[in-house]
Amino acid sequence: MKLRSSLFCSLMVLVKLCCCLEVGAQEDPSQISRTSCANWMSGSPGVPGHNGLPGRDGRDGKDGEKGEKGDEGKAGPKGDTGSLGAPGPAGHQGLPGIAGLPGEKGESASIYRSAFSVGLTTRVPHPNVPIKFTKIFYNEQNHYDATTGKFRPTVSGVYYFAYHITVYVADVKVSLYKNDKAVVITYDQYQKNNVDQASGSVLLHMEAGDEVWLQVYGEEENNGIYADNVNDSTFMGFLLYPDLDNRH
Ligand SMILES: [Ca+2]
Repeated sequence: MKLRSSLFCSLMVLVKLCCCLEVGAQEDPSQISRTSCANWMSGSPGVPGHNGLPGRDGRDGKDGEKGEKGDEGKAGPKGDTGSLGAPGPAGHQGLPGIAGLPGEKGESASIYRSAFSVGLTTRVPHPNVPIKFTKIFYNEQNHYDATTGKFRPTVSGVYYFAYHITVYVADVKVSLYKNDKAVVITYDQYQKNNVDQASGSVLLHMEAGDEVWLQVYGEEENNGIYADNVNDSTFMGFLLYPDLDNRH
């Protein structure tokens, strides 16, 4: 055993020696004796050296591949209100509506009533003044004033007036006045030993406040107006129809 080990050791020395000779033939011949022989005669490995300084930064890498599409972002804040647009075209006409309920009952027509009918109770002695008919047949609205002999309605409209005068002893010329103006004039000559009649009628438009009356026209010799128990002289008038503007 000991012999085998010595033989192996001698073989290894021979191999190493051949190696040194081969290397020395390729390198500097002056180094062969010291370096080559020193290598194969080296001792135990030395202590590892200190870490070197960090190297310089490397070059920038190439751009990477495009990434996947990200998630959708959140909605932004609400914008300001826009200006008003132009009006659209007119729509179609609608259907007729339902008929309304009946209205309330209107005012009574009584406020549009106006009528009078009067007569003489005595002879009229004075000409050129309104004849005062003091015998009242009808004067419901009191539009006729027996103290003045004048009719003064409160409703404007068209009125009918008539008079029937008994003529006795003297001629009669009588006139229907409206506001100090003679509108109708009637003349009747008295015939002796007889009783005559003088009549007249007219339609007049009256405003509220207008006045109408009868009056002897002319001098006193035309004042033959007469009345007694069996002979009347009458004067009358009534509203034929009122003006529409009475309805307020
Ligand atoms: Ca006559």
